[in-house]
Amino acid sequence: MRGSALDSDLVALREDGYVVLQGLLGDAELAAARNHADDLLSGIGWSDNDFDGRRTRRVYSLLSRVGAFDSLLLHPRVRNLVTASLGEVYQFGMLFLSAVDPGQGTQPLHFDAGVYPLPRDVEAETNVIWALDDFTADNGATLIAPGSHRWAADRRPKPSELVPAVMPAGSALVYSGRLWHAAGHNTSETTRRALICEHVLPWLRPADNHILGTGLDGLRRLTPGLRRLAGVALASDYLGFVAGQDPERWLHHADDRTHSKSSPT
Ligand SMILES: O=C(O)CCC(=O)C(=O)O
Repeated sequence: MRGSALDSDLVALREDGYVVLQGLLGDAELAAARNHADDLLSGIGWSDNDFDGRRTRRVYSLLSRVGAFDSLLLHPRVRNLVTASLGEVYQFGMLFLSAVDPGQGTQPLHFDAGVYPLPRDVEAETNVIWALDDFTADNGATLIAPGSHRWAADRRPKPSELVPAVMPAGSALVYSGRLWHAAGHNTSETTRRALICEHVLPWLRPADNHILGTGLDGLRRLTPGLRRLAGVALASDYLGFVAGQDPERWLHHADDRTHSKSSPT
């Protein structure tokens, strides 16, 4: 990718709190992602709470069932932008598929990093909503409050400050974890599917516990890139080791596990 595209993506993300990267997926990639979404959603009922949405179907803890989402989760343009925003080392936060069905009302407004008791000016998360269907003003496109990542802690968006993130299927909305937003009201007759992928600083507890959700064998089966993002990576020399060892080594060399070191090297 040309440096200038990354620069302008990053400027938009920092200035507006979001950027829409249009048409990142080719037809075949999008079709495979949609098929995988349908497989995952098969037999899934509506959520049982107002935040997730009582006319919304969600599948969480996706890492053991990444399937055709692999290339979305590691898409170079998105990864370069998230890296420019958060730094070289980060991990997945929440990772879920969301199918907003007809009749679903607007989700409660929130900003994703609100789960952390951090000052508002810390960019703790940079997140992505992949549109698996066209996002339109009437099918529940994410409502965002541009610039709200810079707002003081006590300011809330007024309805007039919200705009729908309209984008064609195969696009990605990359946004600050400080940006106020919500899934929109789906007044259409079709479902709006999205893959939602949070990225958080490596020293924070991720919202989704990927280690438990994926299991040791599942972690071993992941590609190295996804395993790092699952949190199997040292955040720094002294942060994230297991039995005094690099978790990658611990995971793959069972014989070494009993030989704990007194400090990681
Ligand atoms: O589905 C969407 O458009 C946004 C969902 C969301 O922000 C959330 O559940 O945290």
